Amino acid sequence: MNTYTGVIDRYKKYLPVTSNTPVVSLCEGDTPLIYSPEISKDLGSNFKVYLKYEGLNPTGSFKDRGMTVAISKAKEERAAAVICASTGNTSASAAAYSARGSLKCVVVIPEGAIALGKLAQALVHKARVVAIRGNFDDAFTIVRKIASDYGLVLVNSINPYRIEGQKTASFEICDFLGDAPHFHFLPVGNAGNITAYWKGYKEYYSYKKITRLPKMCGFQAQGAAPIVKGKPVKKPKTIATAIKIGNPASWKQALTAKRESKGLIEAVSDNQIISAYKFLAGREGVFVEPASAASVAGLFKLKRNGFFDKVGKKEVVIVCTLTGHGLKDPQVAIKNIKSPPVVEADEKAVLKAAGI
Ligand code: AN7
Repeated sequence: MNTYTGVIDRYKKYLPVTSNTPVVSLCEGDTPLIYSPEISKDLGSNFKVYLKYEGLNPTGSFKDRGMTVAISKAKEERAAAVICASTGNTSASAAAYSARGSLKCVVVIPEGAIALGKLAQALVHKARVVAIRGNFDDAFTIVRKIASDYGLVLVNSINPYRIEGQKTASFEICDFLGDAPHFHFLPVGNAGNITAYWKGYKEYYSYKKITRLPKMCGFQAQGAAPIVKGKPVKKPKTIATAIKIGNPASWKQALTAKRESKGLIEAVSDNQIISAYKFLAGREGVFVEPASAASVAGLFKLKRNGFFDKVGKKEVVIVCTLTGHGLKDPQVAIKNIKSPPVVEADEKAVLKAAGI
């Protein structure tokens, strides 16, 4: 029998929980680390590229790892309600875990700017969803204020329990590979995840579970790249709505991860994101949401720019985090892929249209 019951149970000795913590879990984590033959081949015979497919978490994104800890702790502290601002995935996860833990959940989102699947999730899990005429950064400012004025528990990633939970993704990768990868690629929005991964790697290193630390390589969307530009972006723009963030909360921590790991934070264009998105779905069979493809778009960009040219023949292990499932955002998928032909209900017509 499979007795896996989620990241708190598996990694509790590394997490801020006690026997008094009422664990609210949906069996998140334990996501596959999928070897990518196509990307590995593209980089060269000494490269091994793996995809950490976080879209397979219970609500379809990596947020569940942090939310199980944040909601369990909120319940332990007898919170009246939790609140978050979101580009979509945080709200989906907060709503689901709140339903599971019988907590009230308030969600503030930018109107018309979150993917359809995510909106459906927040609503169906019965969060109190409010859309504002403004962007994510405006929503975030409001929920911070409400949380501090009215004593609601904020479950955005400035909540340290979120970071604690999310660091378990690094643990899983190291447990699977037997050591840390040489490079870790991931998208950057509010910058909580890069902060969490780096914390996880450093902790495993300090416990001597791994012999090296990866270089952290974060990627923002070009129209929403405040960390790359060195200043907030007032009107962020990108097709990757999940990372459409102009003033990331964990900006400083992201720069620390970059500096300490000797990594980088760069931007990728929407075209590069969509091209990686199609590559992953069409060549590797892995469907992700656009923001998630920023990690692989970044890897392709660095490769093209000769970043790996000086590596020589030694083995290089790379992990790309794919943060959310493709089904989250069906509208972007449909818009960017050719519609199927429509023919008469006739065998010959179907064969002809299918090119058989
Ligand atoms: C698929 O849901 O910020 O750098 O409010 O949904 O830790 O913010 C989502 C972020 C990457 C960026 N990929 O992670 C939210 C939210 C996906 C995401 C990110 C998000 P962070």
